[in-house]
Amino acid sequence: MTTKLFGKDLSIQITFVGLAGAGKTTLVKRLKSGDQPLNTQYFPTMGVNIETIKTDDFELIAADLGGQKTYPASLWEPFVKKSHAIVFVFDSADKSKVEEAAKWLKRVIEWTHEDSAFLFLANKKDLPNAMPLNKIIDLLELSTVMDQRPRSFAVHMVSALYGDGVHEAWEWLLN
Ligand code: G3D
Ligand code: MG
Repeated sequence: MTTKLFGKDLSIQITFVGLAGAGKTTLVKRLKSGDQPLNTQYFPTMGVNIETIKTDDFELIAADLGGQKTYPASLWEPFVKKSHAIVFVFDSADKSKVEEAAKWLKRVIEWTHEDSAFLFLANKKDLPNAMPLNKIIDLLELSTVMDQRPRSFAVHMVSALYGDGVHEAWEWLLN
């Protein structure tokens, strides 16, 4: 899938963000199609964990937010701004990180271009201590965003590890 800009084919850039451990790497690995040759790069630049995976159609970027106290939030802004779609991955089973995730989510939503798709994934739904989706929506105040961006914002509960819900979420994003 490509978009044309001045007659040039550009691949679709999708950026996965979320706190470390939320499940971004697991998800990106699950999404890349089986036999397609992949050009995977890992560049822990200046201590920042960013992975990129290029396929013929997509450039997938996964970046860990938070954790690096010395780096300003604005470091991530350019990644988010130029993406065609943003996927925010949240660990549904980690209650201790709800506040930090909520703080980053607000920032990322602010940075996201209004024409870009925004997918919130409540990951790890397979875990017995995963919070129910309605509780997550409440805690992260997602209803407000859903009201503001009814067409370009979606919330899905998934298991990146086992694949539950991933296909449906991905289909939404590609449409
Ligand atoms: P990150 O890239 O966002 O930092 P990872 O997160 O993809 O590296 O995942 C962090 C840990 O969470 C990994 O466990 C991974 O297997 C696990 N994980 C990711 N998605 C799911 C899920 O849907 N369900 C469950 N149960 N676990 C998940 P390890 O043990 O390798 O650190
Ligand atoms: Mg990772």
